[in-house]
Amino acid sequence: MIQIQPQAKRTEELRQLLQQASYAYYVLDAPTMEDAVYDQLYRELQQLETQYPELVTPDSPTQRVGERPTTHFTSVRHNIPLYSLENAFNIDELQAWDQRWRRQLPTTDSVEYVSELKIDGSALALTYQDGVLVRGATRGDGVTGEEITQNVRTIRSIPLRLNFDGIEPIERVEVRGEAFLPLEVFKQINEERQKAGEQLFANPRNAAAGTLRQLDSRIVARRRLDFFAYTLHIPGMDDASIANTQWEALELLQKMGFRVNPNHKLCLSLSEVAEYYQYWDTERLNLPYMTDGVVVKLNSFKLQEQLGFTQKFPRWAVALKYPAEEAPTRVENIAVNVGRTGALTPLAEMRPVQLAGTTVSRATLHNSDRIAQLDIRIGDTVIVRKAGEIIPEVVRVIKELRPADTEPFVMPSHCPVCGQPVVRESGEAVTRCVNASCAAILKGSIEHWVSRDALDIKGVGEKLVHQLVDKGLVHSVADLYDLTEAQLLSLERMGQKSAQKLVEAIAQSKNQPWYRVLYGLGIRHVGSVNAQLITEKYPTVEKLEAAKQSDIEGIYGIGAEIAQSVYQWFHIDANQALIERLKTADLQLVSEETTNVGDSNPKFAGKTFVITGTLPTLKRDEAKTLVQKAGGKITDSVSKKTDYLVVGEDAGSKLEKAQALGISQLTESQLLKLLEYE
Ligand code: 0OX
Repeated sequence: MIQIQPQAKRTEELRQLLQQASYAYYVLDAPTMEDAVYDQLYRELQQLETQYPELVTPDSPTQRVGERPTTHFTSVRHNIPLYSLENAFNIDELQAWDQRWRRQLPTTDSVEYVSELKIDGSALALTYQDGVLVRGATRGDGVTGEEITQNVRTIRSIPLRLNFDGIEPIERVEVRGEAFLPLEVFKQINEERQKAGEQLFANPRNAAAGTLRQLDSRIVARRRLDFFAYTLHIPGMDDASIANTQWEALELLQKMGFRVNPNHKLCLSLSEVAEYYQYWDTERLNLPYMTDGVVVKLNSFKLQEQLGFTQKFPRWAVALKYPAEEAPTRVENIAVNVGRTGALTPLAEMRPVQLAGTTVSRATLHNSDRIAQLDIRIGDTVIVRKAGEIIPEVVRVIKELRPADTEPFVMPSHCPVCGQPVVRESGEAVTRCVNASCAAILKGSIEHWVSRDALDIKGVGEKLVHQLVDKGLVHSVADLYDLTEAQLLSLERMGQKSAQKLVEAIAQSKNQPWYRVLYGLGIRHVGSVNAQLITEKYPTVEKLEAAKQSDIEGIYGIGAEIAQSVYQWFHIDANQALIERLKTADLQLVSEETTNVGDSNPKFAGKTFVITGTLPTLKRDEAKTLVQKAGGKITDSVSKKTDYLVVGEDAGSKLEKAQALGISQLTESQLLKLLEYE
């Protein structure tokens, strides 16, 4: 107890240092601390908090890593509803909005407007009690949302504690803004989903909303969501008591530590607003996030109050939207692709058109249901749409322009690649080729196996994979490991040096960790993140093979569908045979490194661990392997040199000794958390 005082002071000091550094990095985009220093301080804080759990506060930077999943979110009622915005699609409609509110307040002549970029994300309401983030909620239907505080905590640009320096502290405040996924992250997520055979997010908004509703906040933490704040309210009080205008509110939000979109402008007339809207029409395509318009707000809170709200919208604001770019073009062909999961995907091949700054000539038609819904035929004139970075889509067919001799499109009854009959299971939208030796499936599987996040075999690209399969040199990913230089040399345009390099690169991939191998197998729904979660629980392939479906489902973040897919995969004879061949080829089917991505875990390097008692899920040996693979040492007895005691049930004298020596204790779940990289 006597020791706690200085520790409490140090934890607070560390929290502040880390918070300032994080603010400089994520909000100001101007780092002030080197990564290594940040990591060092973070580790010190983490150790103190492990040793003195009573010192953990909800605003500690350590609380951003995400927690074990919940089974559901609870509904919360918003104190003040989150209104949506009325839309205007052009300057005429903007003027109509302006005239409407002016009719209600006829005496007003010159007013100020604030034009803000409209971020295409997902609205959040954040509640701060005494400056500390206590609740994060989705918009929901505007009246009732979902409580997603744990997920919100993982967003680095959302302060866990407000900065009240030079401001009158506010006891309870609600801040609203838009959570969004930077386009680069959106692309990355979709690439990963594609590789895992999962349905793609149509746009960054859906991806952000989907991420926020993830039940496993550790996955949210990896997704790098960001947040722009745009309003603040003090429930039960007049907002003018903290700021008189929207402009001041934005300044205040910034002072309190939020990221406010720098692209907002005080406009003194509607023509200035129109100019702003026109400027961003093209300029927004250079931003690293999606915007779909400009939000125009009356600056004065007094005016806002006088105007109030309709049933749905504030009368004092309007969303001046950019139309998604659309253009007509002609469908020249409907091709059918076969992916590595065997799914047949119809693809419209169209006469190229310019849309949102790029040339569009192909658009996926997803599946037969979508084709039937559109009634799209070869020869049709269609409207294609593409907004910003969104995947182009066919919006509708202009039936009036349909040539006389067209036929409805029918999905082929046989695989266009191998000629075997295809299957469409009842209740499924997807038609699949189920021939395990179909060349398209094989080629896709090998391309996936060699891809960056899987075995990362440099030099083996799409073209080479096609050559290898077409020449009959490779019939499964395991065959890659039997390839000889002589065989490679028999391929077109292959030189001695390249062949040698390829054989080396393939051999090198045998050192890739188990989770990459598991991901590389291309099991449906097993993306890179899921593969890591699964191999954390099952550090060897034998353990995974022996697992029951319910055990796999018991892994945090792994749902029934994923568990079923994994279980079924390992119970197919051909897959068992593949695993055997991979074992013979000497691939890593045992966790070699840590449970996570990358190299040895710096939190473990050189640290000494003692395990005592029975752990809830891990066997002693498993825990030992995990610690050792992460670079930690395991010893049998507690001494001054012990850094951590991992404590299970029925721990005995080792625990007492560790307590006497003031050694940090870890539960199994804390150990697993420590094993994760953020
Ligand atoms: C945005 C955005 C959305 C305040 C009252 C009604 C709408 N997506 O960027 N909403 C608002 O304002 C609220 N501002 C924005 N910038």
